[in-house]
Amino acid sequence: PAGTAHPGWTPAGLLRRARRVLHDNWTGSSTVPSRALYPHQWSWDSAFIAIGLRHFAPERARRELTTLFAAQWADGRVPHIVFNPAVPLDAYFPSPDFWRSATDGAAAGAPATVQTSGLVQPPVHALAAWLTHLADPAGSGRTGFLAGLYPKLTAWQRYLTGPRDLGGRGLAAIVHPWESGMDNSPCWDAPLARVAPAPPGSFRRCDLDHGDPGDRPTDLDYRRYVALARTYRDHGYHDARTPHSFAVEDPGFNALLILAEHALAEIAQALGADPTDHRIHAEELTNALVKRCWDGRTGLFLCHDLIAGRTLPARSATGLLPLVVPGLPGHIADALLRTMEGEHFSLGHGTRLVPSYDLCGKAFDASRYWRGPAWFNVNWLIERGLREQGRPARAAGLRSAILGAAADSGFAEYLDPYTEQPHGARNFSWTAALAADLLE
Ligand code: 9WN
Repeated sequence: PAGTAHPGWTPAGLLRRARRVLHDNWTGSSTVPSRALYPHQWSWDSAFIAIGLRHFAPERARRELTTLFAAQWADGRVPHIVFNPAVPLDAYFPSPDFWRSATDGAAAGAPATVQTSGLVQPPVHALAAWLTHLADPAGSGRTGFLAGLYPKLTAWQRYLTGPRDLGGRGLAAIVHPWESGMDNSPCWDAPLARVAPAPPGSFRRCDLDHGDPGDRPTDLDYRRYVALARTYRDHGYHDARTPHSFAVEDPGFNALLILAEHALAEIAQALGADPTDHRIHAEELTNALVKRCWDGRTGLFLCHDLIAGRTLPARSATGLLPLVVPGLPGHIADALLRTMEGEHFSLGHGTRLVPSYDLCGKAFDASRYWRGPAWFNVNWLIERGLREQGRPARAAGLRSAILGAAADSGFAEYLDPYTEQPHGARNFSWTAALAADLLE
């Protein structure tokens, strides 16, 4: 049960192990999520990694974020992958020769000297930058960290609230499942079914060199991921010109966008700038999220398919993430807590960690990636959300479950939500970083 002491680890020992993982995954300018499976820099991973690193290596935390933002596109987007040129092309698919960002993304402002993907991931960065600053204000001030990052973070937010408001509904849309960070979530099954899959054999899945096929997305998923990414690339990664067959408003993505806007208000204030615009954006986004995605019947925020013009009924942990939003209406926070502890997520009853997807859902699979397993970043965000909504006792129980599971699993990428059996990579960076954060 949540709150049980774990005799197998001590805080000092766990922190030492987490530091070792992050040390081993450090490349000199950023941290890989996992040496074998993900040998480049990933956008939201880097934000979570900086949040952990700041406690014991604040310089590396700052470098993690400045390296990522050095690859920002002129239109404001922060790419979901920044490729390491020293890594062979066949180490990860899709590789830079697939994305061709420097040429095909040139009109959208992709950098010429670093290879990136043209997609994005959830915007955890302003929060990470603010927390990194707070951990070492002197070092941050000396290096001009916040002042350097603030205009870039603002441009990133304005890309998402501008060109990415594809529905004109006041929320950011994602145009590819990879952009949600929850790649094969059952939420995407219906919108993806519209996408004509790329021919089999037109690419090679390097992920299966390292991952168990039963834990990863299917080949058919990959054929659709490839088709969508090619279409976006072939339209110069231009949001308005691409004929999107996938465009979805994801509540978790938008909740993080709101949290980032609040963090930007803090950053602006610390720099002596006017925070008002950020506060207004945060409020408008919160109102839009509640109006567009809150579903009182299920007690959960639901995704909205902009192409079909309908709400997607799948219950995913992304719909619980708005718990992190400051000032969420009280009745909504209460309902989210009931949902989290009810039969669909069973927190504190059947599970000690929040699963990624509905335990009662038809598509539930305890080992396949984002179709059921519990993930550490999601649980870290929910722990934060519980504190935000004034539930410190519940947050403490979840914190202790996260730490125990991180210790017992060898910092696994994800876990079977019932048995907590580890799946995916071990020594996974954000698992180590977020455990280190919770230990401080
Ligand atoms: C595609 C790096 C990333 C995470 C995502 C996770 C997974 C990539 C993949 O790994 O996605 O971006 O190859 O499966 O779904 O959340 O950022 O850790």
